[in-house]
Amino acid sequence: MAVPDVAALVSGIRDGQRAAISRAITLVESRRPDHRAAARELLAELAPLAGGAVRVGISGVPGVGKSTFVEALGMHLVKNDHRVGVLAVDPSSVRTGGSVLGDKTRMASLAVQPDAYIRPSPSAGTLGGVARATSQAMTVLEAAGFDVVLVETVGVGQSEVTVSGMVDTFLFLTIARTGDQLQGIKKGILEISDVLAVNKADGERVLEAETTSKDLAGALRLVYAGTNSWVPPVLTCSALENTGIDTVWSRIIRHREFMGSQGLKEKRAQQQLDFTWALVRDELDQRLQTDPRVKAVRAEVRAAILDGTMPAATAADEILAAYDSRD
Ligand SMILES: Nc1nc2c(ncn2[C@@H]2O[C@H](COP(=O)(O)OP(=O)(O)OP(=O)(O)O)[C@@H](O)[C@H]2O)c(=O)[nH]1
Ligand SMILES: [Mg+2]
Repeated sequence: MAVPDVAALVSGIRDGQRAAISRAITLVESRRPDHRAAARELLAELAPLAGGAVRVGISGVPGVGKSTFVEALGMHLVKNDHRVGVLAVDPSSVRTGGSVLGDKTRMASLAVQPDAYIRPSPSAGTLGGVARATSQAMTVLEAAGFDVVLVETVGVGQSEVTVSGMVDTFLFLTIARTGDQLQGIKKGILEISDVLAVNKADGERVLEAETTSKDLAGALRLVYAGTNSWVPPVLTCSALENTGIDTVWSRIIRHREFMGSQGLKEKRAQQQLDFTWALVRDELDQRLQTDPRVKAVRAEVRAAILDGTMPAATAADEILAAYDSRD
C-alpha cells in the first residue's frame, strides 16, 4: 500500500466514508516504518474527534456464541438509531499469523447495514501489536461517528485481559454449566467482567441456563460482598433466537451510569497509562528477540543451561549484558 494522503483520509473519515475508514484501519495495522509515521500523523488529527463511543468488550470461550451475539446486539442497536463498529481480537491469529474467524459470515445481516462497520482482527503480530491496532482502529471508528464499538475477543488467557483494558464495559458470555464446570471459569475472568450472560438459553436449555445464571450470581455476590462497587449482573439470553439481548444492553448502560462521567474518564485515563507500559514492554520484548548481540550469545547460553553448567541467573545476566552492549 502506498502511503496515503493523511488530510484526505481525515476528511473521508469525518464524512463516514467506508473506504476511508478501511484504509485508515489498514494503515494503523501496518508495521512498515513509513506507514507508522503516517499513522501517527493520522491519529493526532483524529484524537480530538474520538472518545465518544460506548466501548464494549465481548469475551467467552470459542463457540459460546460471541459473533452471533454481536450480530444480534448490533442489529438491535442499529434499529435504535445507533451506529455500530465491530472489531475482533483473535489471539490465534497471533500464533499462526493466519487470517481470522468467518466473522463476517456469522454477522451476515449486520455486515450489510449502512450504520454498521465490521472489521476482522489484524492477521498477524504480537498480542501487544494487535491490541495497539485495535485501540487505534477504535479511534478511527469513533472519529467516523460510530457511537458504539463492540470488540469481540476469544477467551484464551491474556487476550480478554488485554481487551478489558481497552473498553468501558466488559461482557463475559458463557453457556449453561454444572456446578463443577462452573469452578472452571477462571476467577480472574469474574474479576474483570462487568456484565455476564449465559447464552444459548433456548430450546431445552432454558432451565439449565437459568440455574447456571443463579449459581454464577451467587458466586459473584460472595466475591463482591462488603464492597460498594458495581456487582456484575448475570443474565440469560439467546443470541440465536434474539431473546434477552435488549436486557444485556440495558445492563451495559446501567454499568456506565454507575461509573458516572468522572468515573469513566478516570477509568479511560488509567487504561491509557497501563496500555502505554504494555506497549513499551511489548516493544522491548521485540527488540530483545531481534537484537543481533543477543542472537550471538543465545545458542551458547542455551547449551550451557541445558547441560547444567550455567545457572539461570547467570544466563540472564549474560543475555542482558549482551543486550546492553549494543550501540
Ligand atoms: N442454540 C443456540 N446456538 C447458538 C446461540 N448463539 C450461537 N449459537 C451457535 O453456536 C455456534 C458458535 O457461534 P459463534 O457465534 O460463531 O461463536 P463464537 O463464540 O463467536 O465462536 P469463535 O469466534 O469461534 O470463538 C454457531 O453454530 C451458532 O449458531 C444461541 O443463542 N443458541
Ligand atoms: Mg466469533
